[in-house]
Amino acid sequence: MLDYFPENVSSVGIEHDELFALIYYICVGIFVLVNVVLLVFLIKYRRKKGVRAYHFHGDNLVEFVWTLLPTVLFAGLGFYSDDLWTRMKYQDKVPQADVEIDVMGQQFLWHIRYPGPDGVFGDKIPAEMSSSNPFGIDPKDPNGKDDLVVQNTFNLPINKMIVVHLSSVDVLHSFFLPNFRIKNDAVPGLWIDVWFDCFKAGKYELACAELCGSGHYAMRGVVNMQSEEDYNTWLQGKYDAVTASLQPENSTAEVASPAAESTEAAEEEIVVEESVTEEEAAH
Ligand SMILES: [Cu+2]
Repeated sequence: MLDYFPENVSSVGIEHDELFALIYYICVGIFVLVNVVLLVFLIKYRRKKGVRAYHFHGDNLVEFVWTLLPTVLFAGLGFYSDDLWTRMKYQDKVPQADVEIDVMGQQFLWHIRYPGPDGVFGDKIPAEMSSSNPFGIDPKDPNGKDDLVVQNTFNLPINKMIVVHLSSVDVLHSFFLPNFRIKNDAVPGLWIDVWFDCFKAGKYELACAELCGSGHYAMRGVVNMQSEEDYNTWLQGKYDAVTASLQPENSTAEVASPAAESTEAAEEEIVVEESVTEEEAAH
C-alpha cells in the first residue's frame, strides 16, 4: 500500500516516509490484533444452549493496561517525531538557504517571485498589494524594479536548499508538493518559511491543498527541478528579459515590467477559471 505514494524526491521526504511507514505498520498490527481477538471472542462466547450471560463490573487491571498502552504509544510517537516536526515547522529552525523565492497564493493561481538580476528582493508593502502587484513590491525601492514574477510554472535547482517564503493574497491556500512531502498553509497577512531540497531532476506538481473557492481544483503549478547549470541558464534567460525591459529605450514602449506581466497572466488565468465555472453551472 505504501507504494501508492507519489515518488519521493527530497531528503526530508525520506524521513517523512520512514515515520509514516512506522505509524502505518503499528496501525496495521493493532488492526489485525483487535480483529483476531474480536473473532476469537465471537466464536468462543457465542450463544450456547444452557449457558447464561455472565455480568461483572469491570476489571481495574485490564482498564489500567488499556489506558496505559495507548498513552505510551502516542506519547512515544510524539517524542519520536518531535525532532522532524520541529525542523520542518519551527520558523527559527529554517536552514540556511541556497535559493530563496517568494510564493503567493491567489484564487486560483500561484505567483512565484525571484529577486531579479541584482539578487535582492524589493521591499514588500502590504498597502501596495493589488492584482497587478500581488507581492506588494514597493515601487520606490530600486531593488524591487528587477524582481521577476512568474505564474504557476517555475524552475529550481536540484541538490540545493530551497527556502520558500509563503503567503496568500486573499484566502487560505495550501502549498502542496506531494513529491517532496511538503504541505503548508498559505495565510493572508503572514509570511511562513517552508524549505526543501530535491535530489532528482524532473517536473513535479504544485497543488493547492486547501479548498479555496470554485476554481480550487485547477489551482496547480509545475516546479521544474533542474541541474544547477540548466537552472542558471533558465534564470539568466528570464533575467535578461527583465533587464531588457528596464532599459530606458524600451520603457516608453510599455514593455511589461515583471509586475505588469504578472497581472495579465493572472487575469487571464482567472478569466479561464470563471468561464469553466460558468459552463459547469450551466449543466
Ligand atoms: Cu488555493
